[in-house]
Amino acid sequence: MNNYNKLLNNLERLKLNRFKEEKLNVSLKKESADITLPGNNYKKGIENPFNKVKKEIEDIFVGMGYTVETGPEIDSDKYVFELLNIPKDHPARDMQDTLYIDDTLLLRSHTSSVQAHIMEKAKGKPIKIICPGKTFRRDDDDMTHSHQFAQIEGLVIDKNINLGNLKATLELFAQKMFSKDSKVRFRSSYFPFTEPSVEVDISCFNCHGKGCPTCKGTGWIEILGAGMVHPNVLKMSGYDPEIYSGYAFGVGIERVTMLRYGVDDIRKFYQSDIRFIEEFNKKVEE
Ligand code: 2U9
Repeated sequence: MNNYNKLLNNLERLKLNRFKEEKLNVSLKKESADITLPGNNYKKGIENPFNKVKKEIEDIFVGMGYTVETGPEIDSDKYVFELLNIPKDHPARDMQDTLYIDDTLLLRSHTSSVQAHIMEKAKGKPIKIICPGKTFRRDDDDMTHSHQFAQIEGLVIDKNINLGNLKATLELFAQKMFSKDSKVRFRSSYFPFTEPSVEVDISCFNCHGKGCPTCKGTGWIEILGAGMVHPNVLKMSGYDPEIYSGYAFGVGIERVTMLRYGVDDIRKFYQSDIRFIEEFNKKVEE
């Protein structure tokens, strides 16, 4: 190649390089990011208060040596009613005997059916369980009633279990859940699966007994149902009531959440209205 051609060649390369450089500058300008700009502001969510309270209740009982058990939401008449001392024509069925899938399968009206399954499987051995889960009943929904709600029920079966054990357990639960100085009181009641049966009130954590709107001026708040497991229930699942005894209790998770967070309407848990959850976001930000 003579000198003239070499010069031409170099000129071509220089032009090409300049062209490449310009192209790079254009794309760098287009793709550049201003790192001093403020970032996108994503809203941080919080856990739904219902789930928070459910976990808190579970933790309290796990801390007392209970295990957490779950079972089917659709179950047979045998586990929802029969094994719980609620035979076919029992009046207690009127309140719950409703959401049937076919002649024997129904949406469970309480989580007691899970306990009936566990008793059957335990084959006469001691039991210490809590059963959280959804329950379904025909109901006219209002501020305090919902056709779907969630329960946590507990069951302890062993030798020498008595009503005093039940009271001490529920008092410790109330103290951990509501207030260090919580007291519980039992009022006599009726459930087909327990005898004796009691309604359980806790002393008002808001006014400590003086009387306020939270406790409707009484100093007490009704919160749980409980009792000693009925001898028929023990017998039907293979426990000798002369040797074994047990206590059981049930609490509505929404009810506890409503009390803890001052929610006035149970339907808010089921209406999927984002403004309800955002109220709790606000409380965290405040
Ligand atoms: C077995 C034996 C006994 C569970 C119990 C209650 C009392 C009770 C209600 C409170 C509020 C349900 O959510 S609520 O409406 N529960 O009053 N539940 S004793 O008794 C059992 C369960 C299983 C085998």
